[in-house]
Amino acid sequence: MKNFDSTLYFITDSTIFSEEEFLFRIEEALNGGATLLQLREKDKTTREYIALANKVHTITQKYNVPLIIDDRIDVAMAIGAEGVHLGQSDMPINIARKILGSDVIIGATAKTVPQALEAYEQGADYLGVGAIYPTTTKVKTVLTSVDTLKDICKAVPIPVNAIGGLNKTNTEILKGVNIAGLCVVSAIMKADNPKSETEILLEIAKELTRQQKI
Ligand code: TZP
Ligand code: MG
Repeated sequence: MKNFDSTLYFITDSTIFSEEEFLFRIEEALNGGATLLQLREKDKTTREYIALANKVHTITQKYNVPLIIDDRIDVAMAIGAEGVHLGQSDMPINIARKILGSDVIIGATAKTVPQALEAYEQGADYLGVGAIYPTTTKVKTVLTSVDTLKDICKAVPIPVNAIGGLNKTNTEILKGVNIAGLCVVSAIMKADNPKSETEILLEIAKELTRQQKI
């Protein structure tokens, strides 16, 4: 299965929650309409990552939303996840594609047009581009201008999602950019009400991506 919709791509961060609260928030986001979900763990052992990924997968399967595993193709394969997301220092896309085959979704991080072209040519299915704004989520990143985001959207035929510091109040600058969707971590993860926040963000993301989907 390689059918995916990145309109509202929720990327998780379990660091400040109990597992129960974390899984509850994921389910709320799926109830609210998140279209794609990434499990992003930086400090877990392989065993812990697999155990949590299995629990998250049980939930995403209930909502028919593909689960993407950040960084780790071994964890993705171990639990039969629908996809993997690879950054510039993770496994090269062409090698991951060889290992995973054509059915698995492979996403890539790109901050420049050359990086975007390389990821596309090596077989990436979508790109995450940012950070558009400074972010409070723990990540090694630099800002990407909206102009660069526009150039990347023009340069590759695969879906391009904007990421970094995005929330319901600040997506105006993405108007007219040919993105496929929004990626958010804290806007949903830390929301007072993750379900209603997801519903609001989904409407915003739909509106931003409406033109290209007509
Ligand atoms: N890559 C670029 S910014 C970022 C990642 C993983 C984190 C985005 O988190 P938030 O909370 O949506 O700003
Ligand atoms: Mg990574």
